[in-house]
Amino acid sequence: MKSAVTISLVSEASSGPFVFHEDLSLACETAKLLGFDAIELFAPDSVTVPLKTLHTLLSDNGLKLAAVGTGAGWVRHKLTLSSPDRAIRKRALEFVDSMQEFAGAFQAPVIIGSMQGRWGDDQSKSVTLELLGDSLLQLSDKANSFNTCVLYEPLNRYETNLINRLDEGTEFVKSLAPNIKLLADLFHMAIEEVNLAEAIRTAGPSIGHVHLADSNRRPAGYGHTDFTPIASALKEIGYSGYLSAEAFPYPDSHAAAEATIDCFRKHFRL
Ligand code: LER
Ligand code: MN
Repeated sequence: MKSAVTISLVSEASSGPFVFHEDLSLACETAKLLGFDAIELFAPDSVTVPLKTLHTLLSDNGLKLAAVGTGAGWVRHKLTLSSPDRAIRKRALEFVDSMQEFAGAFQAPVIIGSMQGRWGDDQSKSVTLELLGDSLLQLSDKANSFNTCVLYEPLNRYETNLINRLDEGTEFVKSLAPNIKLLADLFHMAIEEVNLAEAIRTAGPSIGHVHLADSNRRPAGYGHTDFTPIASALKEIGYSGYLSAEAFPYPDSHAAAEATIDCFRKHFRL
């Protein structure tokens, strides 16, 4: 398994669960210093960070790009991939498509979290899931051309009413395409799953990425999640992807990153 740490460059998410905020260069230096394998970027769009700049920062610090979050499409532009409005869905697809071009240059996948939307008003759950599935399928074609996948993230009930647990998520992604994988976020799982390790075992090879946080979304070690059975389950299913710290910068960014890498070395490094 490999370690990663999140960096948000989206001002609307300045109080969000990201270990580093705003200073990409400092975040990369700290990630290298602490021994992370990669960074995960929550970027406002596909142009704010020029490809060349990111390429230099990554190679100077010996880091990979683990994944790129697309939530800015929702927090900044109120776009979702399952909107009843065809024009909004089209813009949402265009937004994620541009993020895929950006991420694809580093062979990294994009994450579909808040861009999935929710059902309600005049649109049923089944129609909403169908529209989301169609959008994900379109994105998966592009991901194939970059030899990567699309990461679909079940979120807790306060963030979506579509899919909250890994078992429902597994059924959904399996019905779509082999390169649409699940993002297992340990914070959302702490709210929604009965047993985190069992949920991981059941999802098995459908898991393509993991967000590492404690029960309260503080960095690993600052809550009550037991990482031992979680690590055993990931080893059992042969998971070799990233554990990416998506947690609040508590007590500060540096200490949060340090706590994460300590937890990673203790439990997850194979
Ligand atoms: C949001 O709660 C989250 O977990 C993000 O990874 C979604 O993009
Ligand atoms: Mn997450």
